[in-house]
Amino acid sequence: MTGTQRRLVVVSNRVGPLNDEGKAGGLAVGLADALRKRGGLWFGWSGNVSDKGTFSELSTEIAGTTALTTIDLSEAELEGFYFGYANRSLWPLLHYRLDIARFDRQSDRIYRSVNQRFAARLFPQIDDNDLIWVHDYHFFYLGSELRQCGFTGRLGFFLHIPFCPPEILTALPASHDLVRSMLAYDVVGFQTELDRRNFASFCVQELDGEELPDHQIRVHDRVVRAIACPIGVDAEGFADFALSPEAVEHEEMMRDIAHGRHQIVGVDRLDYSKGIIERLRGFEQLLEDYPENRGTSQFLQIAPLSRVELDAYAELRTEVEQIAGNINGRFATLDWTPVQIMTRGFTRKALAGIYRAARVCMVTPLRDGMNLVAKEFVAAQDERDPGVLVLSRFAGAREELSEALIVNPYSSEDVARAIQRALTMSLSERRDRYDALRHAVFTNTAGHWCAAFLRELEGAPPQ
Ligand code: ADQ
Repeated sequence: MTGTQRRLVVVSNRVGPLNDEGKAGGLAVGLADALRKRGGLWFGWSGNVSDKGTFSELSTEIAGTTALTTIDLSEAELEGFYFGYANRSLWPLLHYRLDIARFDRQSDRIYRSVNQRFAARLFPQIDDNDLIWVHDYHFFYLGSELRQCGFTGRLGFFLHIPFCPPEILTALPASHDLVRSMLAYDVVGFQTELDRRNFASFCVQELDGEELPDHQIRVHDRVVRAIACPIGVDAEGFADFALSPEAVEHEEMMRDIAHGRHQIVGVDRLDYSKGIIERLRGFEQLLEDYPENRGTSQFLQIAPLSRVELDAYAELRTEVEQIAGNINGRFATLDWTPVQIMTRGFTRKALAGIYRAARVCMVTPLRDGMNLVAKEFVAAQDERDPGVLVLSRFAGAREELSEALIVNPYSSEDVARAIQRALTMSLSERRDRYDALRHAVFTNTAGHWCAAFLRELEGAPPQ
């Protein structure tokens, strides 16, 4: 960090690690890339539950130029804040899943109190010259709580997941409070134009706000800048991973087990937003509609378990295993198993090798903020013989990666058609599409995303 640069203070639910190639989770991957380059303070939950009730442990760890500071949650906070409000209410709702979102007053209360407690612990560690950058749906209220403490410096917020339309968000009992609290930030960033527009619509339709030029929104006496700032990956770094001995070993292993068959892969946390069930149905449809793929293609789904404490996730796991089992039961032969599901994590180098061995990568979420797997897959490809990306129209990445084969994940016929097209695509078309995708992924990297957001925040007028 140079002397003239303001210190960067990042707040996110999970902190670090700054260097861990085995870590799953897009947010950690994106931020670690950014903080390693700039340095500063990273503050959030330790991942630990302390039995001391509301008493919090503050632990500080210095990693290179970045101090990592964390506090514990109590058992009641873990349940109400993390599982309850963040992951039973906000996650499904913001992913347009009103049907499974659950709301209760107690979780709402605990969520706000955790935001308040985090703000109270952070406030003594910062000063008004710092740039505070708060991340994601766990901390909507943190900015307004910091203002309550008396913080008058620059405050930014970035939402990693979608922002649903006001017609859906208003089902949240305290939706007005939630969006009003976002106005305490100077800059609010979204993954896509669509998300930004949904936020602006909420402010206009529900809070009597007004859109001003230059992406500013006024609500009563507050003006906030709302921008679309799509996250990227460390494309050069990931491309290097793909050439590492560990990647090459995994790539070769994949090719060996394929016995010349086409490998189709999917890599996602086991989450209902990722469309894994629909993807399996699409693959089954491929085997029905295009029988030449029986015995000549196989589908590997890597799906590390996530939020297993929640019913919706446990049910999803059972359903995925059942559907995969049914497809295998129906189509497998003595020497061919069409679908393989793995829930283990891989190092990032191993993943890069797996992506490189894949002829097709399926990124077909029903709704996704961005989806970094799509970008990593592109970064890992061999330009002489690149694989094909099949991408959902409902992934944020679609706005930048329009040269992928874009599908409606709800239509198994559409998904099957796209896989078939990918498997039979000429090398020259694969290369042409890959060139365009590569350009997008290497132009807007994690570093660009971070710099673009911080430029906006630095330029924000003081409170
Ligand atoms: P996620 O929902 O976690 O992130 P995504 O963007 O796809 O989704 O990131 C997943 C990350 O985990 C990728 O970097 C991937 O490589 C890694 N990963 C997945 N499976 C793995 C495995 N088995 N082993 C090791 N690593 C694995 C949220 C939003 C997204 C948004 C990101 C970043 O939901 O829409 O893109 O934040 O803003």
